[in-house]
Amino acid sequence: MSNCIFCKIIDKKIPARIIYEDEHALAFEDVNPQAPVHALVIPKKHIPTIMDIGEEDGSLISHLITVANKIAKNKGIAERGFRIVTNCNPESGQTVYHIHLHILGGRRMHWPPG
Ligand code: DGP
Repeated sequence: MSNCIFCKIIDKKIPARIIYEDEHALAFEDVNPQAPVHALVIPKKHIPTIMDIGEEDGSLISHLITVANKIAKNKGIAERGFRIVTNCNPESGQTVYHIHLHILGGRRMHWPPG
């Protein structure tokens, strides 16, 4: 999608610190980290919100989780613990309308989340 910032990162039209890429997914460091480890995993397919995920996207979504797990392992937070967050629509705080998994770790996470 031409006006989507994450599609522009996928197309390498704007820079990002990319830490993983394959045919269907991309992961990069969040520009505004909220924890010592804060990466984003996105599908290359433009899906605006998790409400727009269809039955046909099942294997893609499970792939994103697999990629997130690999990143957690590579970043050394898999055993300590980490959090995967997906915001959906304005009240959750979603600001980029291309689905993404936040991978947060490297510090104690709080509950309930803010
Ligand atoms: P959310 O608020 O859940 O939609 O999260 C969007 C995240 O995307 C937020 O943590 C900041 C990050 N972000 C926004 N624009 C850019 C960008 O251009 N580059 C990178 N690396 N991250 C971005």
